[in-house]
Amino acid sequence: MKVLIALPAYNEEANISNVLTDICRYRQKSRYELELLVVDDVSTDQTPCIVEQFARRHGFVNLIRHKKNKGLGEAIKTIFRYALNYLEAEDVLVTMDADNTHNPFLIESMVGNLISRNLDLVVASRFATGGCELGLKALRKFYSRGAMFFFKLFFPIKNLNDYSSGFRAYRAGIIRQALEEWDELVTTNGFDCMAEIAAKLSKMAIRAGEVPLILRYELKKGASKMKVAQTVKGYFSLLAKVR
Ligand SMILES: Nc1nc2c(ncn2[C@@H]2O[C@H](COP(=O)(O)OP(=O)(O)OP(=O)(O)O)[C@@H](O)[C@H]2O)c(=O)[nH]1
Ligand SMILES: [Mg+2]
Repeated sequence: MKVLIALPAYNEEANISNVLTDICRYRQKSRYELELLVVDDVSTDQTPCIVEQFARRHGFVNLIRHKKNKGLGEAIKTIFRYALNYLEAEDVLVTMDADNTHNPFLIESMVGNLISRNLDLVVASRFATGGCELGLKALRKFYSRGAMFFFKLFFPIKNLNDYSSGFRAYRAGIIRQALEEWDELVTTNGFDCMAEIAAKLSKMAIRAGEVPLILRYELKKGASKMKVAQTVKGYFSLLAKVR
């Protein structure tokens, strides 16, 4: 069984070295066969050079560079396409942020849960018991909680609370199944793409679970790229898009 860890990355030169170093450390400890993919979206900083340096030293590191900046949603599509080419149905795709807010050592229990409990999706969740957000502004916390109630109401998935977390483990087979059902899992290029995927999966009777995520926002260097108003608008548009 293979585990593909995939990171969308845009202008993360201040964070990506730490993230890749932590993933290398984690890989030495993990019982799984790990591969890594970074999808760079025409960063204007050193991000792709840093990833290339890692790729030269570590055979398990792969880099795809988009030719034009197409936004987070397109990066996730590239990741799904790559995963479907590279993984068998029982293999696992893990997505995580490249901004050093997600601890790769958590992947072990995410994948462990996915397999032992025979789940299709495991989300590293700020809202599971033991999870929290460190260093995040009160307003952002308020938004993410609002999103939780919205999605639990309109797109319920049993055992899922954190719909916008980008730190997730999917069984590769469920992505193929979802693509057969929906043609496109991602129709936005913005930050609402994570929730769109979850909303679509909510219509498919998937088996989901969560592990607690301690979001290490204080470790992140640089400003947030998330556009709040556009993301919220995207959430509401899902009511019409996903039925
Ligand atoms: N490929 C690609 N990745 C992006 C783009 N915009 C952001 N990302 C990456 O997507 C991930 C999520 O972006 P973040 O800025 O961390 O957004 P967030 O986690 O929703 O919110 P904050 O952490 O508060 O900024 C990070 O790894 C970013 O580098 C983009 O246009 N293309
Ligand atoms: Mg982030």
